[in-house]
Amino acid sequence: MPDVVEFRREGAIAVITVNHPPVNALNNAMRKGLVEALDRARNDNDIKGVVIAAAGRTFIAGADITEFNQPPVSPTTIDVIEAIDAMPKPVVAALHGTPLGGGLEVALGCHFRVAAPGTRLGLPEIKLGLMPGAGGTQRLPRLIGMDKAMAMILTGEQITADQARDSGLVDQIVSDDLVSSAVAFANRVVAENRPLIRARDRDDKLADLRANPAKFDELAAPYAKRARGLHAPAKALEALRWTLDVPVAEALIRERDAFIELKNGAQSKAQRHIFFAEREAAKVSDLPKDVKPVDVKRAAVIGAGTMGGGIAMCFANAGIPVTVVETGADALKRGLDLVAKNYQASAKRGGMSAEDVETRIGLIHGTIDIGEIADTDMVIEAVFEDIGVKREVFGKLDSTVKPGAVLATNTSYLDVNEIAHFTKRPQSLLGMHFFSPANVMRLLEIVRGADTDPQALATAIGIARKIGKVPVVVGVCHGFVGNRILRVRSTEAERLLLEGALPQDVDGALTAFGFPLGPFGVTDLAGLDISWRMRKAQGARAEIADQLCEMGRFGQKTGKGFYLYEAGSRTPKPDPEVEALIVATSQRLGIPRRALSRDEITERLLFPMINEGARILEEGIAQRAGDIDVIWVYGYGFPAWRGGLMYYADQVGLPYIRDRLTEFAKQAGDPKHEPAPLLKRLAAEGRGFGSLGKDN
Ligand code: 3H9
Repeated sequence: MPDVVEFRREGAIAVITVNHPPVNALNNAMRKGLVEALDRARNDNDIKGVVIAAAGRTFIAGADITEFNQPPVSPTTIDVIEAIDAMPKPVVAALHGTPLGGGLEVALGCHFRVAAPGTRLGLPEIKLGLMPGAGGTQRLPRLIGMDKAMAMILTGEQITADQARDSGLVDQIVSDDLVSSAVAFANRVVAENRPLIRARDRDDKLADLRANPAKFDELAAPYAKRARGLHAPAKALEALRWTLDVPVAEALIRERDAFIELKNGAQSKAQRHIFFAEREAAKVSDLPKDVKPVDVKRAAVIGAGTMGGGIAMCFANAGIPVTVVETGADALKRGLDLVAKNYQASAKRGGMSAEDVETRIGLIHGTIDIGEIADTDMVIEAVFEDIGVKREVFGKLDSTVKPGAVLATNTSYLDVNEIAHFTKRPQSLLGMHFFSPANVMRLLEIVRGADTDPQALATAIGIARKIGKVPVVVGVCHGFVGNRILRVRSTEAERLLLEGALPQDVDGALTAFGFPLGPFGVTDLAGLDISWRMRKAQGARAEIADQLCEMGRFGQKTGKGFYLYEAGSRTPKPDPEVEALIVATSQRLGIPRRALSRDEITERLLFPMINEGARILEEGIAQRAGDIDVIWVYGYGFPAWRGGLMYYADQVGLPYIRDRLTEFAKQAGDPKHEPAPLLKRLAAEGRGFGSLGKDN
């Protein structure tokens, strides 16, 4: 038997323990070991019951995703569950950590489930463009009812051990030693001669729905609506429906086929790429393994504006006390009131208990005395984007905060290396670029300065994960990775307006591509005045946007921007006044207007962004193509099912992108569009960005 599965006896109970760190992903060897161990338990007459448990930090956290690009190898997860099904003795799953996906499906195949407190259970396949493929869609609704099962499968979110017990997914929560308690549970079942009812054979929780199948469509409607262009949710809903009218044996076969179809499809491959890219992005090749991050027991945020307040919430949400520093009592009060309002809104939506709100607000302390943060372990500056203001803030921090503390700037554009030298400890300084709203958006660009030392970098990465962010380490340049590429898109979007498109054409192309909003919709939401102010500071101009600003059209907040908004509505309406302004501007600049197809618009927007991504890679600002993918998926709404900007480029094919960019450069007379040397080289070599390793 392979080492990943251990078999031992505790009296009349066989304890089968899987052991495959770090997360006990269910791989070929483990499945083989489990089937062998289950056969052994079945054939041994002295064994009266079985416990399946896991060593290490979690019960099986799902099928091993690294095996998904290879052909399936027997025995499959379904074979493991069939071995349990065939067992005439009670099988008890002992759950801890995060039993997820195929792991939870193995547990669903068992007759009973006990869990340690703190266990979190889920079927997250949907997040990988998949659906459960080993019985989850058939067994879970039978155990906990359709509405709860649908929520778990369609959102992929985890539930707590208490929720699992209350819904019938878990039979008992045990606070003593998990495996001993599971063995005791199995012994009790044997002694009481309890019937062994398999989840697949239960029907009571579906009886109402069977009598009224129209209710199923009602339950499914909101999920179907949200699925926009995704294959997995539709398939998962179809499979859930089979519980009502297809015999379970047949439904299990269909489920397996649907899973394989999704697994082999482009959407899931792209989402799996993002899963691994996300984990890679936090790794820095030259960071010494033995570096010890600072233990952040207390944090501080400078500035109680929207950004500062949001950042403070991130720390409080993770249970870390945080001090917010402002210059005046009024601004401080406004900021803290907004934080409290945000928390109360969460509580109202049902996302948080009143007690949670109180605890979190209690962790945020406000002050106008910077001296109060002398003893803090990490400070994040979130003040006005002005180098003079930053100089003043960091000068004060340098003379106040204890040595060794990590000093971070939340600047979006300014030079982190310059800011580092406003202090006498540039090695402790780096950028932590949060995205707005900071308490919601998961992306965090960690900007490594020329002098940033390994300890500061490791601390920022560690704390980012602790506060639930997706950290990506990037280098210093104007706009770092995300905003530098965004700027290219904004310039292109404006050019398209001048050449013949209207805002709704440009936005329509990108929403059809899968973005939740197009560039002009985003600008209207964020406010046109923000980038206007920045352009003015840099002496730059955007023909259309600047004129709109001069007319006081700042976006949704003024009811007018690139679009028109009716009072109280966020729905953009094309505005004839804007169209007239665009047409007149084209005329004034002597640019002939022509019809642009949706495909042309999409390519004109995305290919220059890919080109900029290639330059960013060449300059070493991003460590790998996958990092750019993660940044655009988590920070800018690039559809995850397309795998991110550079992954998408590889799917299109670099020779085609190179040729189109060459044409764009010719048409626009703009050498910026000339394909970047890296893009040209990879295209000539028949390679993609994903093939780039450490040395090439
Ligand atoms: C499935 O089960 C299909 C079935 O329905 C049908 C079967 C027929 N496979 O995230 P972390 C690696 S689909 C392979 O940093 P955490 C991960 O890459 C699957 N590797 O830790 C990382 O590697 P490295 C359904 C995996 O504590 C390391 O483990 N299950 C897998 O922050 C540590 O991961 C899921 O979708 C895997 N399944 O979070 C669960 N999972 O160190 C996916 C992790 O080299 N996993 N790795 O970078 C998770 O959500 C989180 O990893 C988990 C731990 C919550 C478990």
